[in-house]
Amino acid sequence: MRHPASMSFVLLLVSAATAIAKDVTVKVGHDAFTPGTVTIGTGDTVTFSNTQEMPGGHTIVSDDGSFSSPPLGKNASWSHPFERPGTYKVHVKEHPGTVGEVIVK
Ligand SMILES: [Cu+2]
Repeated sequence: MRHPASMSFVLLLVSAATAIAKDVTVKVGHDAFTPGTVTIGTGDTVTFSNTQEMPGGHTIVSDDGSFSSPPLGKNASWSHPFERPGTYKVHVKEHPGTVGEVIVK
């Protein structure tokens, strides 16, 4: 390793950023969000990743209409940061019975 000091500095920055904001992945399919409930901290991000083929894609929407993803094709993902504490119910627009929940502490 030619530059051990600068490497350590980069690693320090990476771990500091990790401590500030997490990014949690939720898989989205026709029938389920996996996991169905995630608990995160204020300022953390949830990345919704569509794992299943769906004509027109899968669209993640909040039940209260405050946010919506674009339609996601298979293996596409969309990230949303949660800046305020609360419980956010989401569903798949194309499958209103497919529901999930994000709890922001
Ligand atoms: Cu579907």
